[in-house]
Order: sequence, then C-alpha cells, then structure tokens
Amino acid sequence: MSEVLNQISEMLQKGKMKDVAALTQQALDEGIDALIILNEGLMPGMDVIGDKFKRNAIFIPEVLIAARAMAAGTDILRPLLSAGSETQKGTVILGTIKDDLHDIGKNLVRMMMESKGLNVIDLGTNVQPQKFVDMAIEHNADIIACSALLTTTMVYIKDVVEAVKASPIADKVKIMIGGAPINQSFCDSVGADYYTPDAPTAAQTALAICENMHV
Ligand code: B1M
Repeated sequence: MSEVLNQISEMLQKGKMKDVAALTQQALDEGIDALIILNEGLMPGMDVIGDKFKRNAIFIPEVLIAARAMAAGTDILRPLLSAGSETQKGTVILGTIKDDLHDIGKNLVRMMMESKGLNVIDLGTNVQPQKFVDMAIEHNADIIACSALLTTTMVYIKDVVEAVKASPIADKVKIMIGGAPINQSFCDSVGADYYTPDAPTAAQTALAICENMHV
C-alpha cells in the first residue's frame, strides 16, 4: 500500500479530520485514483475502528469521531466518484432502514449510483418502510434501495417488501438491499429483488435494472 494511503487509514483511526482531508487531497494530487483512496485508505481505517468497537476496545464517541474523519475524506472524493453521465438513466429511492442511523455505506452507494447517471433521492437514515413506497410513487422511481447495518434493523426490510407488494407500484419497482449483515439468502427469504455486497456493485446493478426497464 502506498505511504499516503497508510497515513489516511491511521489518521482516520485517530479521528484526525483535518489530516484525513489534507492527505486525501495529497493522494489525489499524487495521481491516485479516487476509488483506490476510498478502498485502500479510508475503508481499511474504518474496518480497524469496527473491529476495535466490536472488542469494546473503543466506544461510540471514538467511532463517531472516526466516522466524521471518514466523511472529511469522502467529501473530497464525492465530486470525482459521482462525476458521470449527465443524462438521467433512472430514479432510485435510497435510505437507511427504520431505527438505523448508519449512513456512511449508504452515502457511498448514492455517490456511485450518481456516477452512473442515476437520479438518487436520498431519504437519509431511520426511514419508515411506507415512506420508501410513498416516495417511489411520488417520484415515479424504478428502484427502492435499502441499507441496513444492524441485525436488529435488517428485519424491517421485510416490511418494505410487504409495503411494496400492497402498493400500486408492485410490478413496476425493484427492491435492492445491502449492508454489512445482509446476504443473498436473507434477500431471498424476505423476497427482495437484488442483494449487492458493496457500493460499486450496487451502482452497476441499479444501472442494469434501469437500462433493462427503459428498453
Ligand atoms: Co455501529 N454498529 N452502532 N455505529 N458501527 C456496527 C454496524 C457494528 C457491526 C459494530 C460492531 O459491533 N463491530 C454493530 C452491529 C452489530 C450487529 O447488528 N450485528 C454496531 C452497533 C451494535 C451499533 C449500536 C447499536 C451501538 C450501541 O449503541 N450500543 C449503535 C446503533 C445506532 C443506530 O443505528 N440506531 C451504533 C452506532 C454507530 C455510530 C453512530 C457510532 C456510527 C455510525 C455513524 C454513521 O454512519 N454516520 C457507527 C459506526 C461507524 C459503525 C461501524 C464501526 C462502521 C460502519 C461503517 O460506516 N462502515 C460498524 C462496524 C463495521 O461495519 N465494521 C458498526 C464503513 C461503510 C463504508 O461500510 O456501511 O458496511 P458499510 O457499507 C458497505 C457495505 O455494507 C455496502 O456498501 C458499503 C461498501 O461499499 N452497503 C450496501 C451498505 N449499504 C448498502 C446498500 C446496498 C448495497 C450495498 O444496496 C441498497
């Protein structure tokens, strides 16, 4: 790994927001691709934080400070990661599920989808199942995309699927799901349409769905 990427990871772990921002800019100036900075600098730093959090070696305040440092890096990368086609290829209603406040992964999904020319309506975190459906109807969306990071909140994805089934757009909208505790077998069990493991794959899949729908 390049030295600057190591430093980004270390400063993120220390919660040094300004250093993460400066090093992210330095990495870009050195010609390192934005996606590499994300995948090999910022994400490994957050993985270490997650591991320490799990072992109770650090607590919520430290995690929040690290999350803020990560956001300082992704804010700089956002225009590059989401610079894509100008034409709108489809509409996605995106949000983190009810009772879940994790939004870093969701924000990455939004950036990557926007980079594919998709119109993303981001409902934020703690989104009620019916709200996904109401907004999909209002915006004539092609996809509802739900992120869940907790085993206690992933269960609400089933409520989104049920709400879509009971709505007039049941045959029109596809449901995509993702987040650390989600896998294909969970996706199958709740009747969602697509599971993807990471933000780039989510964006590719969303684009393919929209292209298929609009032929
Ligand atoms: Co929380 N947290 N957290 N947390 N947190 C986890 C998720 C946890 C695994 C930590 C641990 O124990 N190791 C654990 C969950 C355990 C479980 O359910 N099995 C946990 C817990 C327990 C909690 C609290 C309950 C702690 C407490 O209060 N006791 C609490 C819950 C609050 C709530 O939501 N109601 C809580 C709180 C928090 C903070 C607020 C402090 C903070 C969130 C800040 C924020 O998001 N703005 C936080 C953080 C930062 C984490 C960890 C450390 C990092 C999550 C993250 O942002 N990762 C996390 C541990 C970990 O995951 N290693 C942890 C980086 C991000 C890029 O990855 O979001 O996984 P991720 O997104 C990935 C993929 O999952 C995928 O794409 C991304 C990569 O490209 N993806 C999708 C995500 N959404 C997708 C949607 C798609 C497709 C792919 O399609 C639609």
